[in-house]
Amino acid sequence: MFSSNRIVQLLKIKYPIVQGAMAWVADADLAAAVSNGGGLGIVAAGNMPREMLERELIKVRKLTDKPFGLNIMLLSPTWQDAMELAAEYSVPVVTTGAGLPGKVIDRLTPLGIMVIPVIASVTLAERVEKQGAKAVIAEGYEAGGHVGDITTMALTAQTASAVKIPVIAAGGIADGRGLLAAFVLGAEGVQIGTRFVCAKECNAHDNFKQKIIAANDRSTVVTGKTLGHPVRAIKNKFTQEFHEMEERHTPIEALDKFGSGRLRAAVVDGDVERGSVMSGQIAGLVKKIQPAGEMIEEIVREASDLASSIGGRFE
Ligand code: TUI
Repeated sequence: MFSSNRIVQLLKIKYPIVQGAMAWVADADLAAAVSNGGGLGIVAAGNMPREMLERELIKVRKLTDKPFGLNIMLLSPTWQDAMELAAEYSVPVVTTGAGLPGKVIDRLTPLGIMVIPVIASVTLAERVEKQGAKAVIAEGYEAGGHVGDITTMALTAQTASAVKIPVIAAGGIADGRGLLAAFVLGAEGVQIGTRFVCAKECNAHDNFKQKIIAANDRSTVVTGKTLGHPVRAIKNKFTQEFHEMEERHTPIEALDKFGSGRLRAAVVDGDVERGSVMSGQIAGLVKKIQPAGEMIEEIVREASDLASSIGGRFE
């Protein structure tokens, strides 16, 4: 299975499933569980101080002998520390998000580290391909957290037509139907975030997991459009107040201050009313907590069964 798939070959993994890099959620325990399950686990550097990230990198190597990745969030003031740690620890794969990854590609590619940027537009995909990216993650508007404005369906197909490097689709994918759909659009891999929050091995607060399990298709909203940093999260007291402040044209600095520390509050402290419960639109499909490896096997089996039966629907 997947023997001719370029993502599986490039990343040296069993299944073309990459775990989303969710700040405060994607630690060594979750990344190792996904990598041990045959996907690519990712440790999210987020805003972590250098020492904390270093501990996670040491830990993930203890928990798995499989390839894993490190995500560098380019809006973070600590992104350069994360890049230097990736170099120091020879992390096999680095993904980037929320910005232009030219400097990361230039620094890490000569060291043999594969850089795979998240892109939210075809223009950026073309640019990073020229700069030396080994693949791209085309992340659509359905995704959780910081989002672009093009849907996964439109972005995946257009990106796959525009670049030669393999495309990993992200945003709105949580089961075998999503995996197969992404492949039909030209992707050779998928990135899954929201479902992995509900992995047994994920250390996010149980209140956060239960919010996702209780969510439906209309539970998320995008705030922060006026800030230029749109973020998708489950509707709650925090998103409501944030919207009201945006409607009152609250200055950007005050909005930034109001939003700061909210993701940590939800993920670590379990404050799911005043914290930011970042989640994708696909949360309504996530119904239970189960081991990450079981999720991966289930998703692949669903896609494979569906691939064999789908021809019948056109008869
Ligand atoms: O980065 C993400 N998702 C995130 S980061 C994050 S942490 C955070 N915490 C509080 C407030 C804000 C963020 C939560 N979720 N996804 C990857 C992603 N990258 N989505 C979109 C992009 C992106 C957008 C524009 C990448 C490059 C880019 O380039 C600029 C341009 O103009 O094309």
